[in-house]
Amino acid sequence: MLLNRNQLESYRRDGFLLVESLLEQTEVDALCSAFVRDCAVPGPQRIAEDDGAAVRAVYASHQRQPEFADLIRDPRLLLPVEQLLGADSYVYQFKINAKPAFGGEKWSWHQDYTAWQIADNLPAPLQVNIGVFLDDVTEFNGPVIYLPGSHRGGLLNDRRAERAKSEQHLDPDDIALTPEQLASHVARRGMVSPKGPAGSVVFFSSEVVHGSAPNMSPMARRLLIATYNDVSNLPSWQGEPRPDYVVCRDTEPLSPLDGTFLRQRELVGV
Ligand code: HL5
Ligand code: SIN
Ligand code: MN
Repeated sequence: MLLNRNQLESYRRDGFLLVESLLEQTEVDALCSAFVRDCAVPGPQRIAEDDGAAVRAVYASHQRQPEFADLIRDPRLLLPVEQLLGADSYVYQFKINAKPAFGGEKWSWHQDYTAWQIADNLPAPLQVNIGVFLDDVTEFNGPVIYLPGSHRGGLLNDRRAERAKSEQHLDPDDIALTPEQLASHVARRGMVSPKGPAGSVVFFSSEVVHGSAPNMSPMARRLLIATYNDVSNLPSWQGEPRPDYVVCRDTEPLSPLDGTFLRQRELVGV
């Protein structure tokens, strides 16, 4: 369940790593059912697309749905994360970006740590994200695009736009890179968009530049993103902290489950 030397090298070099089909289809089906259930829960954790109707993102589903609470401790995910971090970790943020068919909007080019430094005064970029594909990801349905190696140059932007796109969270639009920054990085490093079947997982750094185009295809692109933070790197709030759905307060170190997340649920008879 640990990453091999080649995988570790490519994560360190590129700032991301794709592992195809890490979860099985039955497991993805269980996660999708849990997501449908969670989309029906009203509250500020549910963010709409600009049309006001379609779901753009839902935060903190692991606080409400047991499948996600177990998933974040699944050894296939947690062990590689802690291998990459070299530390114990907890989930700092959990979200599912729905990217619906025929109209899921773009996610602007950004580095995650810019948001967390500005909004939460998070001391250091000691995070690993996992992006779990809940749908097949193709060139058609708005895959996340990464700029390989862009995690090694520090933060390109440390400011937030004056007008926020959303009150509920910090949308990448508010910390987007300029066209000039983008063009110069792409000229040097190119772009890569990992694609693969549902159940594939991308491990990615909180400093790597990424973004994604709108989805004009008839296929949704639901992507679950959990951010694990080093337990010794807690936000040092100045003033009012952001809500628990966007920055989780449970900072207890996670321990891996004995089995895979669905198997664990079967064993305890859920
Ligand atoms: N929406 C996140 C937050 O913390 C920040 C973005 O992809 C992560 C930039 O509000
Ligand atoms: C993000 O960085 O949160 C958005 C990426 C995406 O869902 O395309
Ligand atoms: Mn991001």
